[in-house]
Amino acid sequence: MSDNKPGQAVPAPGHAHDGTDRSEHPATGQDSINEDQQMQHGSRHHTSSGDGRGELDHASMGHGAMHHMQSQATGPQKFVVGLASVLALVVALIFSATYANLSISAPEVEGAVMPPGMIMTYDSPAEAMRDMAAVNPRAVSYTAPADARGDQPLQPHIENGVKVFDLETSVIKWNILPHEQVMAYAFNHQVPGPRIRITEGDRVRINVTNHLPESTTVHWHGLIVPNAMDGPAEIPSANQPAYDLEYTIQLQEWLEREGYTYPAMLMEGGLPNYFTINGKAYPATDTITMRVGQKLLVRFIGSNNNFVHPMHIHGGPFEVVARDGESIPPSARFLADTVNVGPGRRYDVIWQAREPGKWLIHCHIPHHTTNNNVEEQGGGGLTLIINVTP
Ligand SMILES: [Cu+2]
Repeated sequence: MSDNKPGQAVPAPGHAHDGTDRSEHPATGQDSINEDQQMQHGSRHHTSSGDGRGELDHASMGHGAMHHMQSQATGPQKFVVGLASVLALVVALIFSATYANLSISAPEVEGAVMPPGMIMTYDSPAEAMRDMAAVNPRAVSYTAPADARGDQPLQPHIENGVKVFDLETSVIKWNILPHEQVMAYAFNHQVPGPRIRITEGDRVRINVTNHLPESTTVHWHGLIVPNAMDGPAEIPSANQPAYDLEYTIQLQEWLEREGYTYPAMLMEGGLPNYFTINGKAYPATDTITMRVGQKLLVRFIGSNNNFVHPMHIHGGPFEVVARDGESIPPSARFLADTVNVGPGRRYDVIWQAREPGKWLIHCHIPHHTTNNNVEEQGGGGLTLIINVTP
């Protein structure tokens, strides 16, 4: 290639420019291809040189004609245009920062997809976005058959007389209708999870393997289990002295954004983002302290305005002794572990401390146990701890 000067007329295919007859190569052979490439390189080089010599037909190949335009703008004019552009950019940034949180980076929200219409203001933290975001489609590890059914009996295997059940959590695709699929956090690839049927007196061990994209625990209703197996892992088990035997719980909802407090309503745009027990959201709520064997009278009062709160106490059932201010005769009292405290409703329940540990009273609507959609110290909002000492 080195002997092919820029702009040199290109020989016909199959003929070397040094005049040597290479008739042993057919016209379509390798040499001619190389020479065609040389022709193209040469023509580019050539047309950019603009000397007009030996152009042949290369200029028609479209590489030529660069026009050098002379700027008419003066230095000060260029400066003013540049300054105006920078100012416009700064104004746009400041304007955006008044309604969106520009400090959140893409890695912080991990590509979160937010519900359309959800209000994300400049003080919305990345953690809230992650908690409210759609299930990540990439986390799906299994697609259930369209006709699969949940609540299937789970068979144990026996180890030394103990019935051992294996549970596994994962994100699955699940059909709620033949043509409608959701992404679900599921036990054992089914919604709802499998049914565990045991006989009173059985010894049982349940192994839980978590394949969710976040940590999890299993909390049991209907079983009275030791505190260490109760579930809320982020609330550590510990003991504190002192005790109390009666506690009144009044419930409230709030909508607080950007320094304004709005009436919380069951209405688009009016939904609450804070929830309080006696005016305080967890972890600022009181801690009830008592001793094993003591009975605690909890008076739930529905001073809330728009929402029904299924209030639940951990650590075993309570006895409902009064409803809406009316005592229930002993023969009609009943055991429960959750009561729906609607606006205006009142329930008096007696709960006995069976085991030492930190037991929860909380609303069973997950949104109601967050503060502006963020969990703090394992909970928020309508959460309260009963600390039971031995
Ligand atoms: Cu609630």
